[in-house]
Parts: sequence; structure tokens; C-alpha cells
Amino acid sequence: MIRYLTAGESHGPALTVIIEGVPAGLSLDRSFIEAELLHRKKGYGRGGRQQIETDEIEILSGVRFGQTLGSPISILLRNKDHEKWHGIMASEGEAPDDLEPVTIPRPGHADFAGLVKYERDDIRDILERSSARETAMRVVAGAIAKAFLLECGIEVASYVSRIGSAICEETSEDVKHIKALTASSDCRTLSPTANANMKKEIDAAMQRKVSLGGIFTVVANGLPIGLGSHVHWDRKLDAKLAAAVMSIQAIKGVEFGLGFEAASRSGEKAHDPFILDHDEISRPSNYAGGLEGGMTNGMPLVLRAAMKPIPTMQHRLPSIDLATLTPADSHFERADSCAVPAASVVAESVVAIELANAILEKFGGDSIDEVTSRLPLS
Ligand code: EPS
Repeated sequence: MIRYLTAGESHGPALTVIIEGVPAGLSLDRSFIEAELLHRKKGYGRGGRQQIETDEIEILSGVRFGQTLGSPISILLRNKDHEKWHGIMASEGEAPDDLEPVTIPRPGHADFAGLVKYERDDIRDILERSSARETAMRVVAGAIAKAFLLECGIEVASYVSRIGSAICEETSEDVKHIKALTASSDCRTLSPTANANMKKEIDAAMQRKVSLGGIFTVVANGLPIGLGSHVHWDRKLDAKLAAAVMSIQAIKGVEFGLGFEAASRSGEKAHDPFILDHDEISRPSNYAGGLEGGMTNGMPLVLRAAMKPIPTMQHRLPSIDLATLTPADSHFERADSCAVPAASVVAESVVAIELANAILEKFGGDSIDEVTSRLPLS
């Protein structure tokens, strides 16, 4: 099974990840991982930080001559912006005399609860780690999971379905189609009209100095039937996928297939009939989003998630200066106006990790050949 740990502060020297449990013999090169990082870095509505960072990685262990060894893979990504944060983010010595602690929490952020929980005086001790910069390393881990899944005939993609009130009416359950359309869309959506509307919405939000959330859809194709299990709560694949996506910064909800809409339909309009098509079992619809009883059912996986607007905004919200206990406007520092396109890439990554684990759980193997030889023939 693949386990991974990320470490690093947003403006610290570097981010790191250790990924353990990747089978040996998987072809892996830096450019494949960096291409995934580039998808996360892009997206209309990102702030100035993305122009600073190059998101180039160093593979420190677990890979030799472009192949995984089965040993832990460790990867380093240096924060270019750290050069300007040396003093403020130093791991040794005393705090500089002119250090201004952040003491006004942003409503909607980890600032307040984190400060109280960890008994800190400077909100920076919390915000540096709660920052979505950390998701770069999930994309690194996810890229390795994607490389593994490709060997198993499984592909994952995502698209943005909504930003603020701008909606993409088109939907797709076809990874190749999604990849082709999102490649030319700076909002990572499926139609030029939706892309233009989303950009307009983001421009208007920037003018108002506010942030925007949205909804994205993650799709996976090629999944064998029976990943996950109905027999116990902690083996249900939908629960694992939902937890993985819910753990991404600012995600507030996850649904599969019809999701919340199923609650308002009567049963005959909410489930996917079985039919025979040339003697093959077939499903004319995919309301379940590819999962029944916590198991893959042979249909495409369709997961949607809702992201709240980022709490860091030039439009400051009422807050309290915790140093003086006086009312104050919430803290602002440079931020993205909308990070929904980036979050969709992060979600693809964490979904890929869960799917890779579901494959390893069911078919197992220490080398890539061992795993793939155990997969059902398609
Ligand atoms: C973030 C604030 C911004 C974002 C950052 C997440 O960073 P900064 O404060 O340096 O401008 O750009 O996201 C990234 C750096 C990234 O790579 O995704 C936050 O507060 O969560």
C-alpha cells in the first residue's frame, strides 16, 4: 500500500514528500511529475506567487535510472520565494527585532483555531502550514500514482464545472475528451463559452477585491469492477475518496454521480438499470458515479467537489486583533482570487493515490509486472 507524508511551510526553504509502497520497476521521470505540477500552477485567478515559483523537483531516493526501486521515494521542491523570507522563516536563531507577528485571524481560515490549539502568538506559525502551497507535494505523490495507474490501464482527469455563478453546462465521463478540452482552457473547463464566463466572473471578483469558489468534477476511466468493499466501513472506496478530497484546503463537500440530487428523486429515477447489450452486461446511465456499495462497478468514476472562496481577501472581514482584543479588519497578504482550477488538479492527484491503493489492495505485488499480471484482462 502507498503511504505518503508531506512537510514544509509555504515560505520555508522547501516542501518535501516521502512516498512509500510504490512497486518496483515503474518508469518515472522528473518531467512527468513537473508537467502535473505545471497544471496545478496554472489557472485563471491565481495570484503573483505563481510567477515566482518554478516548481522544479529533485528526486532524492527510490528511483534509479528512471525506474522505481520499491524503496521510499523522497522528493524535494524548493520554494523560490523563500529568498525573501529568510529572516521571517528561519529555523534557527532569534526572531528578528522588526518581526511583526500576525495577530488578526481571517474568518474562514485555520488562523484562529490553530493559534488557540497550538498555543502560539503569531498566526504565521499556523498559516504557513495551512496554506495550499502544501498541495504541490500531493500533486507530486499523485503524479507517481498516476504513472502507476497508467500501467494498469486507468486514467484520471478533472474539469471545472462552476466558478461563482458561471456554470459549465457540458459534462463528460471520458478522460481523453476531458484532457483534450481542458488543455486549451485557462479555467480548466469544457467549453469556450463557460471558460469566457468564468473569466468574466473572476475579473469582476478581482475588481471587488473578493475571492470565488466553485465546483469541479474528477473522472476516472478503466477501473476494474470490485475495488473497495461493502463488508466494512473503512474498506468502502467512496468513503476513502471522499476523505482524500475533503482533506484538500477549502473543500467543503464531495458527491458521487447524482450526489445530493439523488435525495430529491424517487427511486426509479435515481438508479442505473442493468441491460444486456450483445450479451454484455451494460448500464444505460451512471447515476451512481461508478460506485455501488463502496465498490467500483465498472462504470466511470465521477466525483464532484465544492470549494469555498479563499478566506484571504483584500475585502477584509470583521475580526479581532488577538494581541489587543480590539475589533480589527482581517489580515490580508497576497493570495489567489480563485484557485478552483488548481484544486481540481490536486483532487485528481489524491483520487489517483486512493485508486492506486485500491488496486494494490485487491491485486497486490512488489513489482509493476507482478501487479499488472494479476489485473483482469480487459
Ligand atoms: C496561499 C496563498 C498564496 C498562494 C498559495 C496559497 O501564497 P502567497 O501568500 O505566497 O502569495 O499563492 O498557493 C501557493 C503558493 C501554491 O503554490 O499553490 C494560502 O494562503 O493558502
